[in-house]
Amino acid sequence: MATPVKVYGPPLSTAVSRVLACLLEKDVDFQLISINLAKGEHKKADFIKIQPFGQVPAFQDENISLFESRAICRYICEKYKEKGNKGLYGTNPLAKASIDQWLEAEGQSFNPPSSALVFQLAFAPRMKLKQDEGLIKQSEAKLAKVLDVYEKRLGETQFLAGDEFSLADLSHLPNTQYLVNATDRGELFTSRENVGRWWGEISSRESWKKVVEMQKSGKEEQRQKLLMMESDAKDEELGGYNSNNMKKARLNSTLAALLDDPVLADVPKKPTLSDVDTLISLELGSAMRISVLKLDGTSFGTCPTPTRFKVFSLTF
Ligand SMILES: N[C@@H](CCC(=O)N[C@@H](CS)C(=O)NCC(=O)O)C(=O)O
Repeated sequence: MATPVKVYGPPLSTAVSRVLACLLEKDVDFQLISINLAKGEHKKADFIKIQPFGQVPAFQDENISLFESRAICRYICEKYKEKGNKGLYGTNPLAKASIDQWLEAEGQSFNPPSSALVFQLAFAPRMKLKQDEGLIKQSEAKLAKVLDVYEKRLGETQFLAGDEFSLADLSHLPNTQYLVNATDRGELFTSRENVGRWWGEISSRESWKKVVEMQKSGKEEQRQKLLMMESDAKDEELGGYNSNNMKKARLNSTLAALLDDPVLADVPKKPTLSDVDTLISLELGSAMRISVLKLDGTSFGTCPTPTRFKVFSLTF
């Protein structure tokens, strides 16, 4: 049996999720290797050897290493031509050129304004960062123009590069997912008849649904770990046999760190551990992956820019 290829990075990263969607379309076995961005593992010497810019994803297949999500996807399609969706990257020079053309449009025209909007609209408010209204306006206008071109194209063909779903469509999934589901600008897509139809079709592919599941389960796993820490600390307070001074010390230091974080500048008083009902600390360190859990149980998260942030959420 062939050794599974390796993908380094969290599924919540847009660039990582692009590669995962491609692997799932191509039915190629992979191993997802966790990179703790909060701990800066992507900037460590070992990782830099395979991704010299210190970003995710990095990719390995046997003895070769690659970076840049779109290049990785092209490689997967060429190397595993006979597996899974065989037409994902075209089967003749013209089909390939057409897919490349729309892949370039995604990377050069669609990605810059859409990733700026994801950051400004989905992240900044939740992180209490000042939004850049000028940039939002400018990016929205730029994205609208790109989508007008897509609207016309998608009135002529079912998908961007023709009547088959291709790598070009797949590459749009990560940013669009965030724009439609984590911002109030989903209408940019849904108000355009052909673009809305296209989004409905590409986002309901089994491959993409699995990626979204992976993103959700990553978030849930993290939430469960933190809730377990909380419940251990409660056991200790009640004198339960599960008591563990180390865990309580860790919770206390997490609480202290939370209260020092400017994001929580508006917490009215300095609570002690016994005042805290639920303590959720998401030390995600890099904007790669930021998730905030709210009191009503909902959460949000995205991956917009290489900037570094730290987000905490505290509920009483
Ligand atoms: N063009 C690159 C973008 C990679 C990238 O920006 N990755 C982000 C996550 S989506 C990252 O690693 N950010 C952390 C950092 O730059 O420190 C690709 O498509 O692979």
